Amino acid sequence: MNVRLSTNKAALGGLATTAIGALATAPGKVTHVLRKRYPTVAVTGMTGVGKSRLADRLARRAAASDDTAVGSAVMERRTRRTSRMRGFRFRVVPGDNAATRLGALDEVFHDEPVDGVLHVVAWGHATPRRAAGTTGAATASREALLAAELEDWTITAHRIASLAVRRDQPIWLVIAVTKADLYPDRVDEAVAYYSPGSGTPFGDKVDELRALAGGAKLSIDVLPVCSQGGDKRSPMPTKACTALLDKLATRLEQLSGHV
Ligand SMILES: Nc1nc2c(ncn2[C@@H]2O[C@H](COP(=O)(O)OP(=O)(O)OP(=O)(O)O)[C@@H](O)[C@H]2O)c(=O)[nH]1
Ligand SMILES: [Mg+2]
Repeated sequence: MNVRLSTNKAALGGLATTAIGALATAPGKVTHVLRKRYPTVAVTGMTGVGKSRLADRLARRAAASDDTAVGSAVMERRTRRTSRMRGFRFRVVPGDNAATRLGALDEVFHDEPVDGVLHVVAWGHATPRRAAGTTGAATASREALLAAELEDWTITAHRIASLAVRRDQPIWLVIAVTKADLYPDRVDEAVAYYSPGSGTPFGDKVDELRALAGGAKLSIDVLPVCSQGGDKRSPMPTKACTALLDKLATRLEQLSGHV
């Protein structure tokens, strides 16, 4: 009786050891392959700029809801799958009206550092949102929204800089200038506003980030985009927006070494 019991124990012990051994080596490999094929991308930017909408489009997913009044309450996870088992894992950090924002920022820039950052801006066209817990429509001038965008960028830029400095491998940043359909004739001007070396308040902060992180550690792109377009005769019809989205996606793939 005793003997049989101990034999069973030994057999069980052996099994357990093998299983643990497999577990100990597998996660590393799985994580490595997953990281290469599905790099993680933090989607950042102030509330109402269009992060959720853009991530949904990039993940080819129908928008969850048109919650114009409040925005996202938690970090959203979206995956873009492309052919040949490649894609991206997006982590959408909720905007400044969400209580979960700081934890989400810690997660993407510290706890599980991402491979790239898609920082979303809207050239002062963010949808004004009321603070959590209050009611009634929010309003804000374009100047106020641009100032809020700059303040938000200052915080995110610091996080990107410290991640770039801390890490061995380079990191990439794409500044997505979205809602181009709302200023179709001034897209170049908007892109210039966010570009390094432009001498604008935002451009100056991008220059600062580049100096802090080091050119070899951080690549920066500024690309116009829109998640929804106007009708066929409008200056920025849906088709034009889809073309911009495709260009953005292609750039993300290049940056990740997918093409
Ligand atoms: N015209 C236009 N509207 C857009 C575009 N992208 C988003 N929107 C609208 O802008 C509003 C805000 O978009 P969201 O994607 O919810 O914004 P968000 O950045 O996720 O905001 P938070 O979740 O609060 O951080 C929504 O009402 C969208 O329909 C765009 O490209 N063009
Ligand atoms: Mg959102």
